[in-house]
Amino acid sequence: MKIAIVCHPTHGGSGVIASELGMRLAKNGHEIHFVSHERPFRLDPLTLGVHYHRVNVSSYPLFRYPPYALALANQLSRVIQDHDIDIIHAHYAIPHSLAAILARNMNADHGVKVVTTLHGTDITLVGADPSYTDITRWAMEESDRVTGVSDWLAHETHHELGSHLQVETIPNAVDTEAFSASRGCDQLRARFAPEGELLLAHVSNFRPVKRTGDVIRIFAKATAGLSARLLMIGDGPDRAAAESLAKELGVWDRVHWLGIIDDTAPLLASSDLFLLPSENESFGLAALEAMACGLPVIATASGGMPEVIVDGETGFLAPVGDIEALSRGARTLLEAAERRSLFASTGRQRVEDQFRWDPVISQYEELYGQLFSGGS
Ligand code: GMT
Repeated sequence: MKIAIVCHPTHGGSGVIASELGMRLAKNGHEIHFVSHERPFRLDPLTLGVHYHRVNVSSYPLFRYPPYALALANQLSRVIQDHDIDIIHAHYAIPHSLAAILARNMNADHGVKVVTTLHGTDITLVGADPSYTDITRWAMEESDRVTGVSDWLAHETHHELGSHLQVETIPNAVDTEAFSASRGCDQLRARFAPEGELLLAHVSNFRPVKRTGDVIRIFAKATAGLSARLLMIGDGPDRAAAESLAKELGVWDRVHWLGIIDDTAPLLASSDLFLLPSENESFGLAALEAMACGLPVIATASGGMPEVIVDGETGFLAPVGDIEALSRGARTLLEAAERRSLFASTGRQRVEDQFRWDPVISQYEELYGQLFSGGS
């Protein structure tokens, strides 16, 4: 099939999933066209069968807010015409799904279908914002198929937008070769844990939903009196506040602020424990990648995370903001190397059993097929 994929190109789970999906579909013989304002960071441009079309957003003095959605729809329309596209797969509702629907309707004679995959904040933050609720609901109604990355997100979509919407769960997956304990390296440990310290890690975009301050609080509490360091991977609006907090709590000299890193696997695989105390995660791809690298995860029992992390087996889950319980879970694992490695191997096994790409690709291919066999 000829599939156009629309996604956020910047660091974030939805762009990662869209890129991995597209490259794997191309390997299965599909012709894949990525359409975005930048090449997605996880997309290998040399993958055979993958094409990238840049969206140009012209800026005019009259446009206080340059209309990206319209430029995207225009570019999608061109790609439909030039490459005879069968399906537009939009990752993230607004504006991607909407632009896809517009492009489909502009080319009604082509019979293009629109699949929307919801990733979380497109419903919980954007869709829940009254400025976008009605148009998000309409985009879901107008999509030919809608998928969500967890059962929780499907349920939440019904709650926010209406139970009439059909949302099929297709979970996220991880590249189990790229994310594996074998990517760990002595040089990284020597650099970040020179005295053989325990190494904790956190990866996010440091937005309020990630509760970056709680990462620092948990680290400070859980490692009091222990020899441990923390890798803060990523960047975003809450970084400055988290840095101040680290100073206030006296852990500043034990935290490495690494900024945005494309390939996080070597750092994860060189660490001992992963922290993700988010307000909400529809899925928690960062936690899944950490589990694949052999890290137990300390996370909040929020959103779809309980579908990924098994409390007491692959990590510990606790209520949002419960620093005491989250720190207790972390401390338990930091102090017990054997239990930590049991959690690590159980986590890795769970990833291999439940979150490999092959079955997920088959689910998407089946869904695409249904669109052209009267099953939509
Ligand atoms: O978490 C973010 O801020 C990024 C966001 C995105 O759209 O890239 O992540 C969402 O999609 C990921 C991939 O499906 C999920 O693993 C994340 O849990 C989800 N984030 C939230 O729900 C906050």
